[in-house]
This record gives sequence, structure tokens and C-alpha cells, in this order.
Amino acid sequence: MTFETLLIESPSTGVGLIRLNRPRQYNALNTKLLQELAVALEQYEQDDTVSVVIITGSEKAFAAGADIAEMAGKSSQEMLELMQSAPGWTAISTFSKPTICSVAGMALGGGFELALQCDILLAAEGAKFALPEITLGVIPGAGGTQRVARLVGKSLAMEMVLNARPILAEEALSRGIVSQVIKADQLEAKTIELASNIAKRAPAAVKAGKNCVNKAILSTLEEGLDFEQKAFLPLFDTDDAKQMMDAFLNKSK
Ligand code: CO8
Repeated sequence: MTFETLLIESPSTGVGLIRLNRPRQYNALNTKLLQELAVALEQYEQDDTVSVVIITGSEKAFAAGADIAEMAGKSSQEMLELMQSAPGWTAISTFSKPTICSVAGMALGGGFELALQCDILLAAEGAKFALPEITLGVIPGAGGTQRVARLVGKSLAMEMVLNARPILAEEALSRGIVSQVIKADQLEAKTIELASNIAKRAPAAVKAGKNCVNKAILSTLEEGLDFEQKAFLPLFDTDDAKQMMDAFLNKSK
């Protein structure tokens, strides 16, 4: 299927790539794009040949936030209806396979909030992250206040939400927002390499690992440890675990 606002690519075996593609608007997230994003993710959900999905933008921007032209002048009821017509706002957080977001240029407002829903976030040198909604008289509404506060702590989260403080790639790395900062001209290749490596790993273990780490963010330690045990033990019944441990002991591949 072809999309109006997304490009779909297959960069390597087991890896799908969704590129946000509204270049004239810095990939601002309009309803069309968010609807297409939900459809593209659902297609990858059903596609057994794809194990990991990369979500990215252009060299200039991941996304400059929600489309302000669509939101301007809306009442709260109309905004609720707009959000409900755009399932892409939550589709990444409910997607079952690992997602990697690679950000070059900027991830602002809702763009940053989409990036925060991905499992792994990589940044190009010079990338900028910010929640500028306060400059429009509102606040982040796609999880930004909650996910940023959990990542960076209260004080910096308050500066970002209350004063639109931008965070550059190096600071994003030091605060745990991204896991790697990569030279801009190598970002795509390194992202694909990481996705490709994860795609080769035992699927049941990858799924269990993703669910456990995400659970850690949402639960108490006690609940998370219980969840981990329940995810860990069944892996011993998988052929992959039996064969991979056997291969280690027999020094074979
Ligand atoms: N929405 C709509 N259009 C945009 C957006 C946007 N977010 N960002 C850029 N554009 C458009 C501009 O209107 C302009 O269009 P045109 O050429 O037709 O005039 C074009 O892109 C180029 O933009 P600029 O001329 O402004 O280019 P600059 O290089 O000077 O600046 C910036 C680029 C820095 C990206 C600047 O455009 C900017 O600050 N954009 C707005 C960023 C922002 O405030 N984002 C937050 C939006 S609010 C939000 O995301 C709320 C999310 C809540 C989600 C809740 C749902 C569940």
C-alpha cells in the first residue's frame, strides 16, 4: 500500500521502516499522517517477515509537532474528536514489536511525544528535542508530560513543559532520553544495523524483553519483578533457547 504522508521502506531482512514525509511542513503531524501511521503499523503487526520497525523523518526534522493549523480554533470537544480520529497518536505505544525512532534535526511537541513512545531512541548530532506546547497556550497531550518526567526527573521536566526548554542530543543522551548520539551522516546506517541485529535474535525472548522493560516504567519494583519472572520462565520451553544454549556449550553457531 502506498501512503500520501509516509514512505515505507524495507532496508534489511526482518526490518521495516516508516519515514514521515511532509517535508514542506517539517513533518507536522496532521490527521492524515496519524491515520496512515496507524495503518502502516497495523500492517507491520500482521507481517511475520518484519520483526523490528524503524520510525524516522528527514535529515531536517523528525516532526515539528501536531499540525497547528488543524488544532487552531478548536474547542475542547472538537479537539477530542480530532484526537480520536487520529489513532496514530497511540499506535506506537500499543505496537507489539520493537520500535526504534531515529531523530535528525528536530522532534518538537507531538513529534517528540511520538518518539518517546518508541522502544529505542537514537539521535543525530545536533538533534533538538522540545515540548513547545506552552508557547501555544497548551501542554503536551500525547504522553509527553508523563514520559519525560519519568525519564529526566521532575525539575528538568518542569522546565521543558513550563518553559519549552529545548534539549540537544548530548544532553538527551546524558539524561537517558536517547541511547546513542550518532554522526548525522551515519544515523540511518547505524539505526538499520541495530534494527537488523535485534531482528536476528530469538523472537520470543525479544518480545518478553520489550514487555518487561516497558513494564518497569509503569509498575512498582515488586510488580515488575513478578512480571519478569512470568516472562522469563516460559522462554526455557522455546526451541530457540534450547538450541542457543546447546550451541554455546558445543561451541557451534
Ligand atoms: N504545524 C503546522 N505547520 C507547521 C508546523 C506545525 N507544527 N511546524 C512548521 N509548520 C509549517 C509552517 O507553518 C510553514 O508553513 P508555510 O510554508 O505554509 O508557511 C512551514 O512548516 C515551514 O515552517 P517555518 O516557516 O516556520 O520554518 P522555520 O525554519 O522558520 O521554523 C520550526 C521551523 C522551528 C519547526 C517552526 O515552524 C516551528 O516552531 N513550528 C512549530 C513547532 C511547535 O510549536 N510544535 C508544537 C506543536 S503543538 C503539539 O505538538 C501538541 C501535541 C499534542 C498532541 C495531542 C494529541 C493526542
